[in-house]
Amino acid sequence: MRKQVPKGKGNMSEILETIKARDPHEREFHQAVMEVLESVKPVLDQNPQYRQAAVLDRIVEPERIVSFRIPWLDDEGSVNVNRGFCVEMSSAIGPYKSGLRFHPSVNQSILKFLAFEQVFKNALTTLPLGGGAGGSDFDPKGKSDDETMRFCQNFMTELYLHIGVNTDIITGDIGVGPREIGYLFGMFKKLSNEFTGALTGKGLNWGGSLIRAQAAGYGCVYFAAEMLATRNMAFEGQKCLVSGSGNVAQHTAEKLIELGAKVITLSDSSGYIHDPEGVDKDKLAYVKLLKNIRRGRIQEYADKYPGAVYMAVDHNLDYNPLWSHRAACAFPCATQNEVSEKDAYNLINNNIKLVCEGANMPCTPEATDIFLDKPMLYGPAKAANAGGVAVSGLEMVQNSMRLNWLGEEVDNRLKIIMKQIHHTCLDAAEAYGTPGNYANGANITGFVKVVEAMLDQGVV
Ligand code: NDP
Ligand code: 2IT
Repeated sequence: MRKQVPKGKGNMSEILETIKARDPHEREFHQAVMEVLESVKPVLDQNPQYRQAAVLDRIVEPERIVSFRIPWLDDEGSVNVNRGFCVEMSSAIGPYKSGLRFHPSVNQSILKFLAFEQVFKNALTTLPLGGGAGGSDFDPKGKSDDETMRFCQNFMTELYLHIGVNTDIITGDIGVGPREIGYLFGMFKKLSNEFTGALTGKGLNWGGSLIRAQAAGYGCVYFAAEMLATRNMAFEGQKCLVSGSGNVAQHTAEKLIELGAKVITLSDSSGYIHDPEGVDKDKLAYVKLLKNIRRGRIQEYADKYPGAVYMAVDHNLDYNPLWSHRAACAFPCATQNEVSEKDAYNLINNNIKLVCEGANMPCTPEATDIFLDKPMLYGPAKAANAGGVAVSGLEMVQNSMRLNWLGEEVDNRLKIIMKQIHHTCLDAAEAYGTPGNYANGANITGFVKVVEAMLDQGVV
């Protein structure tokens, strides 16, 4: 006899109400959950066993959250206190694989949204990786190397209790780059008395993988190239808008330039530059020096290259003028909710052909709906930026084997993975009656893989 569906189990509106009632301030987390729930409704309708096993009720609740105090001494000898988090969302298909974010805006909502997205993204990579996220409201901007080191060391004195090569493997995200990963790894090694691959994005001399630094940006462009190919288009000669100027933006721009596209914008949290002649290889090398070594502001680009114009952020505007420039393709690569409804209309009115998300959840739900409603191509973050975590997974493989692959081998594997994700998303979108909708395809593919594992493993 078929069991009755328990009341409230797997009912989407009740689940949304529950998570909102439990944590009313977690706006970003609610947004991320809502987006997935909308996509997977037909999957639940066709698979009553998912509702019976209350997979939705379980998947929206992190397996574990740890919040902790990080006291540290600044260069003046004053004591500062920040808050740290470790959000372990799902270990259904593998150990948690988490990005770490250091930014003043970090709170539990932001990390739960990132961890939730990571679960489905990691499932798409074809690798056995669960999902999590971690970080702190510490702001690395303006801090000396010594201050950053002391903060990272104190952060790790708690985090090392929760991470490990078979438990939770961490890497960078906003504000956590090679410098921070170095300091974090040094302290992890000291505390655990082990040299293991519990961190990815490591330096190339001490266990890192070639192409990891480039992976999210390159992967995003590989995914976009696959999307364009479905319309017999390529990047050669196409104008592209890129936001951000950090890891993902730099390598998105780098691959676009290599493929003959013309990148005309870059930004940071203070403003953006418009370079009508295009950011070429030499100018991009300057951006890397400026942002990664000198830790300067993108405004300096316009001082160095007078053909470019700098515009400071205007908080009175409900749109970002960066997205008002006419271009064929747009790559939001900075942060969440950076493309508003108005930005979406500006892009559409300029006849944008493709929007591909390098950042996590960069488009507001209103903007996403506008893109999905049009015949243009829209590449959702879970699929499009999965190259970063995919190469983290490949770094873990190399660490386990205690050898390093050549860059070409890693890059080829990345291309194959991005191609496969593209293919799987299209197939799932088609199978569930929304052909060409990559957002539905990505959510459904990731969801089915994770919930099938949950069913196999029982109620845990
Ligand atoms: P970085 O710290 O290297 O760069 C972040 C960039 O975004 C900087 O230019 C920064 O400007 C800008 N930025 C940050 N916060 C804001 C804000 N609130 N408003 C406007 N601009 C902002 O981070 P990443 O490049 O690694 O990450 C960028 C995005 O890509 C994030 O959404 C991240 O989650 C996602 N991602 C990262 C991956 C990785 O492997 N690193 C993999 C997949 C996705 P400023 O210098 O002023 O702070
Ligand atoms: O958002 C992301 O996918 C990341 N920040 C990278 C995660 C990882 O484990 O490489």
